[in-house]
Amino acid sequence: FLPHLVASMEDVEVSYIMIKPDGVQRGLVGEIISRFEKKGFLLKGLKLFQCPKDLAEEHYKDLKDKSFFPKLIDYITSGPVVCMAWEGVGVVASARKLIGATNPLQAEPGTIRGDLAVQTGRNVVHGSDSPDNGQREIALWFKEGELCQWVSAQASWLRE
Ligand code: IDP
Ligand code: MG
Repeated sequence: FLPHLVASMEDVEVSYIMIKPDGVQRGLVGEIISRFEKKGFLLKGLKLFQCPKDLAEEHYKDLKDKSFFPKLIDYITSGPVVCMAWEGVGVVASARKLIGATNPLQAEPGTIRGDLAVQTGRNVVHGSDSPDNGQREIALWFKEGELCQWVSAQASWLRE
């Protein structure tokens, strides 16, 4: 229990970050996890998982009327994904910046998609787009007991 961290607790968000099947197949798991670790966010949950079709459809339900929706569902269910819950102040917006634009050709160099991908339909990683969706997606992809409550040994070196 670190009393100096409690003051900022109300700012703490969680983001659901997922390495998509192309990221797993291309051997980018360590590289992608490393970027969030090095930034200083807190890993609360992590698993390799074969996503069933109904879960993929629920996760992407806002896109169900798009022409690419069936291909998107095929893509996400085509092999294992790495599911992650990351916590931190401002983690949702910051993770979106680390990930880069949806179209990897428009993503800035230095971002995950900018450095590691070339096409929207194979853009290697997902990140929640709002704190509410972060909560919703983590509840969708993780079961009770799969998340860890812990304090990193680095905590007092990351925030004053
Ligand atoms: P985001 O992942 O950057 O939040 P969204 O617009 O939420 O982007 O789209 C979700 C995912 O759907 C994208 O990451 C990408 O995999 C896929 N997608 C979005 N637009 C297209 C498209 O025009 N063609 C093919 N796939 C797309
Ligand atoms: Mg999105």
